[in-house]
Amino acid sequence: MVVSHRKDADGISAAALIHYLTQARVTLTDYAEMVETLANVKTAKEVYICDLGTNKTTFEGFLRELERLASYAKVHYIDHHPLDPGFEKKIKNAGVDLYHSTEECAAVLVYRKFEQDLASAPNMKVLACCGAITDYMDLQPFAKRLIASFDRQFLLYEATVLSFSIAMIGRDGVVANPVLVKIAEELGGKSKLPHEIDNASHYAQEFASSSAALIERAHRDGKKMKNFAYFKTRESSTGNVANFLIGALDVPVGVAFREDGPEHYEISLRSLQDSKQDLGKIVGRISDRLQASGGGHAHAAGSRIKKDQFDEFIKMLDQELSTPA
Ligand SMILES: [Mn+2]
Repeated sequence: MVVSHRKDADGISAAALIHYLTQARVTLTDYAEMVETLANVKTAKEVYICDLGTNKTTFEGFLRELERLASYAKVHYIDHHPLDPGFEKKIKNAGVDLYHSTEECAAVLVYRKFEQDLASAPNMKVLACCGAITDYMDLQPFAKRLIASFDRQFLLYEATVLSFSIAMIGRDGVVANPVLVKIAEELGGKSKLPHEIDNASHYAQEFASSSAALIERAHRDGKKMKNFAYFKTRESSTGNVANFLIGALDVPVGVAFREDGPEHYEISLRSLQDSKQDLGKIVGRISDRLQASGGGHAHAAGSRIKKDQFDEFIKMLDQELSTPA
């Protein structure tokens, strides 16, 4: 069994690599539901958990599930999200095989860990590169070397087709979307490349057109603050919306809010690569204060808050971003 992140090409590529290596069943989840997803794993000899970061809010439940799973299965946790050293120790003490580094994306970490078994599978190397490109980790040392061994434009095409397909298919917001699971299993099990996914070019074309329309809307309806701009959207790929806000409104940080059920917002934040502030840490602090799940990387972060916390979130973000790094 492999449990990985559903929302992006890195999580799905990591799951595909594990599936290639072990034929493990693929389960996809999200930061907010990962503990619940793990709680539903009742039988497995081996469990791989990839591209799913933990934080103060989720850690207690996460550790409890790791301990439960480790009592009857071999548990591997392969991830690149920031991990508190205290948490790291507890995870290792639970008997989990932890492979963690913030240096490379999850798919590249899986590739690096199992390089010997994957070296004869060029399509798996392509997938690892796709994860790095879509996670903005293509300039990291190991990823850079992998990417240099192929044609760059070919990789950019594959990575883009994969992430656009995931965005189109994941639009409904269903956490364990069966089509995404099938894609992960086909990429790994049949060594397919992203451009061979059913309807891939159709998805890519649709996504490109809707992106163009979205840039237009972000420009028109996005709310511009001093240090960021925000926008409420129905798009599932809130990360892309956040990026479009940056370009359309010429701000260093873009924030996209998406309704998640009747009571919550799912939030994605993106910042310019040259911005000095660490979005992941900022969002982690705000989320802790709101007792919400949230965090991420320096230039890409996310959170999930209650709708009535919206004003407070905006206010705290404005304060944090007004404080020089
Ligand atoms: Mn990732």
